[in-house]
Amino acid sequence: MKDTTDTIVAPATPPGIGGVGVVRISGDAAEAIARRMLGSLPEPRTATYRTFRGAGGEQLDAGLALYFPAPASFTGDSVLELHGHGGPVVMSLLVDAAVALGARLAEPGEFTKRAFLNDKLDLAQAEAVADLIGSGTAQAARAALRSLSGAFSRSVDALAEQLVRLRMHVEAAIDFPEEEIDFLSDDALHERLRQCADAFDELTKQARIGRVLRDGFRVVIVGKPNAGKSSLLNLLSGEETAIVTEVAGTTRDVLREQINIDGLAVELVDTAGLRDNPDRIEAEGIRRAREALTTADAVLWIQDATQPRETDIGEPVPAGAQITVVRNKIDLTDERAGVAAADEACIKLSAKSGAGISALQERLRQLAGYKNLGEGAFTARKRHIDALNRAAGHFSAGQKALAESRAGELLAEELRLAQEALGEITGAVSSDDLLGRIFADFCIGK
Ligand SMILES: Nc1nc2c(ncn2[C@@H]2O[C@H](COP(=O)(O)OP(=O)(O)O)[C@@H](O)[C@H]2O)c(=O)[nH]1
Ligand SMILES: [Mg+2]
Repeated sequence: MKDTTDTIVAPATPPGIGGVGVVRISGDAAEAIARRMLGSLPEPRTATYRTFRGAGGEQLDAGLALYFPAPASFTGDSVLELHGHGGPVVMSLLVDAAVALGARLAEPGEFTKRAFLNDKLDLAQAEAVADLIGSGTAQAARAALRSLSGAFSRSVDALAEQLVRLRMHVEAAIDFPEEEIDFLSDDALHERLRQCADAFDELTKQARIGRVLRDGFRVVIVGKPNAGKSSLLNLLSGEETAIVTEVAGTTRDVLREQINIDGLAVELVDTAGLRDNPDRIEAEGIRRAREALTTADAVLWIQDATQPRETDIGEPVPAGAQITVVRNKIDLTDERAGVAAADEACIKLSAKSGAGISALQERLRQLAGYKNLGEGAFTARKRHIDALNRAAGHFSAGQKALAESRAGELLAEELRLAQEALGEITGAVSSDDLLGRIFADFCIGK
């Protein structure tokens, strides 16, 4: 399907001034536009020095021209690149000339969208183009490049393929009702189900790490007023970002600080203490604290170690965000700093003296999956994780249907739905609405 017959144009380099600026033209008219603007068609894929001319033959600029005949181009269309002098006026003269010769201005992300529509990239790869360009750390860039080269998509496709084989097995069983029971209880089927379940777990784990690489890891600090939340933020970030006083209710807003743990971007979020009967400003702070909590990847629940241990955080915490209890102010209690005996999710420290802080840093590293951040890491987005979770949900529902009622038909249907959810990741299943949302986030020229 090539539904990209019209021709689009946009600068591919960022607006502003640079030594070189590139205008990219993609579509069926690229060839004719090249002949008019350059006098003749350059040799395909060969940098050729040419004068760039406007629709009336007037000279606009001179530079390198590159022509990629369809389908061997980034977008899959015929593409012309004009490498001119990098100034906004020159760029707009070149764009205007292309428009006068039949192109139209490209929408945000439209070049990459064409690459997707023309089967040059799948959807996860197209998203990786934006993630690579937007990456905030060298690790994130490497991971995005791996997604772009298809590492994530291949894992998703392999899992989808496993589901297909499983479905074929189950559907064959349904087609032979007299043998259905045997089919559905045979060891091969159970072995395949187990393998699929493992593959779901593994991919979900990797995708979570991939999401953290792309978006950073958000750690939200909550607890009662005066527990030492702001002191801890300051200690971890090495900055006096938050005001610390002995007055309960000092922090009334949400404070954010970026720290970098071994190349992983961690965002620390300090919040107003959660308590009853606050004044109006503090109440707004508490509302914001609750809101911040809904976006947490991990929660640090700070408690004053001179007070009895609290057992109920009293707030909804997102699924998958682990809670670490931090017993602070051990300089006042003479407890030993570090991981509490028999409870790795409880760390004793003093935000005042710094004792025990390395145990907390190690815990954060662990929670963020840093240990698993091997060479194979790829980037992923929340959209991918949502689809993966939905697919895993259908898969478990199917397993349950089989275990509880030997319902082969239900299992087959859930497997189909799981496969469909996986297909949304790579775009094997997609809607205009989904594509619109994804590519609207890109810049013009990408
Ligand atoms: N002795 C001691 N005092 C602390 C410690 N951490 C914080 N404090 C004190 O506890 C009070 C409240 O601290 P703050 O960080 O503002 O708590 P928040 O309300 O939870 O943000 C301040 O007077 C801090 O100096 C600690 O580890 N030891
Ligand atoms: Mg505070």
